[in-house]
Amino acid sequence: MVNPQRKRVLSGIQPSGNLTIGNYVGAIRQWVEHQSEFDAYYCVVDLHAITVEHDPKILAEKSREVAGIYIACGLDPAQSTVFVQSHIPAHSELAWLLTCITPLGWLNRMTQFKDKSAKQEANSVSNGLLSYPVLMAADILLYQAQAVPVGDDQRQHLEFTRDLAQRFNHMFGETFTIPEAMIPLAGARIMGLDDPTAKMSKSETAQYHAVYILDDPDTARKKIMRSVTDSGRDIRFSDDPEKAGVNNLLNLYQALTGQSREAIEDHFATARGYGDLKKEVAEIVIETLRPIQARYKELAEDSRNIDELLAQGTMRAAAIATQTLQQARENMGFLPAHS
Ligand code: AQP
Repeated sequence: MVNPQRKRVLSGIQPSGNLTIGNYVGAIRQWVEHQSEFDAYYCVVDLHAITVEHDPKILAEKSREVAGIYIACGLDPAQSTVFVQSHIPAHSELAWLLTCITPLGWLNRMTQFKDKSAKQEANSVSNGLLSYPVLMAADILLYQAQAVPVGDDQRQHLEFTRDLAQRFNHMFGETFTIPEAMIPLAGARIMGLDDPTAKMSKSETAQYHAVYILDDPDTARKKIMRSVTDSGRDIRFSDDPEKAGVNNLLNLYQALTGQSREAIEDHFATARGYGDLKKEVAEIVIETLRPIQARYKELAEDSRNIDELLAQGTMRAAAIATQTLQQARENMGFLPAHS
């Protein structure tokens, strides 16, 4: 059951590419900042990573890398439970139970499905991609999470999870806690450096699209110095689509420095042009990533370090997941298995 003293939270990232600075400021950083306040569960959502074509040769290695990055960013396994989604079969089973009560129309409305399926050949769009939000709902509901710290792009999936939990509770009796989205005030949506009208995404592989958490300083600097801006000089936060590139750099700067918008605009009022802004953003990004990369290097030297932490996390998470699944099965009317 939910511990009333501390809010239960759950979130995760797909091991579907290289983690970006967007994943850091939109998700991981707030996980770390609030971990002592929460009863926290953070998973590597590898079952989500196979909803699009994936390379079986690197899936395991990427899953371990993502877990290692969580820890290197500051998640403390003594405080936060870190695990891999597929290590707990209850995720897949609850996803099926929920699939059977999900109206197809709800899934067809999801903008992420529309975007991702539009990028693929019609024949290769999988049922898994359509059902992605149901699996995400299962992840969250299994832990009776009260809050889900995510970036702004996940808002619609969170609404979907709430609707599905309410539907289940209505059909089969109180079973699931209704979760809320926890979206950061700054850095909730970092945009692509090469295209500031599209979200920075790890599945976008263009060379200058994203700074990765494990990028070396020169690579990170080069990507930021080449980021798309406009032909003006004014360094101000703005909703003007023409200024989306500068606005994106300012958002990143704000997310990483924690300064107010006014202080940042004052700071750049005497800048000679966008080059100065890019240099400062590059420096703060590099300095943020430096200690994370050093910790990651140390941890990844022996893969057993990460695997052992994951094994402990799996045990803790499985205890809760199994209990919730049992309740859901019972409420749906399944014949209990004899032990
Ligand atoms: N650009 C971003 N800005 C802020 N937050 C972001 N997140 C992702 N990108 C940004 C947050 O990171 C968490 C995990 O995201 P994910 O693994 O589901 O999605 P992704 O990194 O965006 O992965 P993909 O594979 O590259 O998917 P698409 O193609 O959909 O972008 C979430 O909390 C997310 O909000």
